[in-house]
Amino acid sequence: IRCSTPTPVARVSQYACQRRTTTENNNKILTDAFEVLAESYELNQLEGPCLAFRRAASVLKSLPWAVQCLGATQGLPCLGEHTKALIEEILQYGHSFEVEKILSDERYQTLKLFTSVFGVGPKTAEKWYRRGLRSFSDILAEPSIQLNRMQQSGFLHYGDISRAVSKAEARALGNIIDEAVHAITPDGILALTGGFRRGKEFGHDVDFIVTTPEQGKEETLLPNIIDRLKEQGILLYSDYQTSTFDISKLPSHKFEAMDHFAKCFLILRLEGSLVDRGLNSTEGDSRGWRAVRVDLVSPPMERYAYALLGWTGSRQFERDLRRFARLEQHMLLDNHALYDKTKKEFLAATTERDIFAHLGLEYIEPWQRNA
Ligand code: TTP
Ligand code: MN
Ligand code: MN
Repeated sequence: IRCSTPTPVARVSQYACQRRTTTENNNKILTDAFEVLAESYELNQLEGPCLAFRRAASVLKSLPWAVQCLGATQGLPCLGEHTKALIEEILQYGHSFEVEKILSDERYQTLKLFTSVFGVGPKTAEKWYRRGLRSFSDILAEPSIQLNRMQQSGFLHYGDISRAVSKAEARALGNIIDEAVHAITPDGILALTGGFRRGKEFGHDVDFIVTTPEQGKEETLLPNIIDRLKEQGILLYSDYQTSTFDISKLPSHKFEAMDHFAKCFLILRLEGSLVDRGLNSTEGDSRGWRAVRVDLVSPPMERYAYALLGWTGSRQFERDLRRFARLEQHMLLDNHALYDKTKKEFLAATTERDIFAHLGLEYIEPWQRNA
């Protein structure tokens, strides 16, 4: 097969934080396949191979051209024998037998279905699967299963929260949160983060950072917002986690994925989202509202830049920022801080640009972080 090699490009870095990845994916057929494998490994709690496939997918997502022959992938990082065999197979036949096999596998399908419920992770899904449960009705009919509050809400609002949130809906929610924040404190700060900050058209939730310049006041911000949403009658579910952040305890032994800021995982009732259902919807459903997942995190102002960088994602971009910091700069990065192990000091930052500069990285815009 003849294959025109792409115009010579600069070396592609093994680190996602040294690549610019927009929402435009020229290799979706390949990356979708890799992601099925990554997901399958994740559901089987095999972290190593899962990460390998996520990394491979991430590299292909960053390419400004479509891979049309295996030769074109020469010199690209993070592509092992397994991924190369898959690429070859998909380029030749249009699909991969291994991927098809996983997609039709009962265990994969069931675990995927169970983990699609808000509050159900791979471990719970596995437990239910091993008990012989295969469907939602199996779970709901099983008397020995005690669903926690999160899972109960997950089932209750399943239809709504498993449907993608649009940009327009994210904007409408932004207005609601903005109104709440400023009613509580006029100097309150609200920033959209997560996938929508990266320019995605759709998301599984909407993520915001809320804070205030007044030191310590951010502690009461979330409880106040939650109370207000409750009074407005739009709070369908709330899981508030108080701050366990303690600056004096940094650097923590382990710079973790989960941060210690006050945060809440919400389900809100969004009115008037009829438009987004499509006007010629065949469902007899015309209630005029939908449930939406919203995440709020509330760091102290001096941690704002780190929190914003950490919550903007993508997860793969975050992983590689940390890996790059550790392996290339001998630094520790998490959602709270950046610690220089050589100088034995924390590096202050008021903007994301400061953090990239500390790390010796070129600045990558939020919309280029879709790794
Ligand atoms: P998500 O909302 O899970 O992902 P997303 O916004 O990139 O994608 P989607 O459109 O599907 O919602 O997480 C957003 C970022 O927040 C992600 O980079 C991980 C980060 N995050 C934390 O750092 N700590 C947390 O406790 C949580 C829940 C998320
Ligand atoms: Mn999100
Ligand atoms: Mn989120």
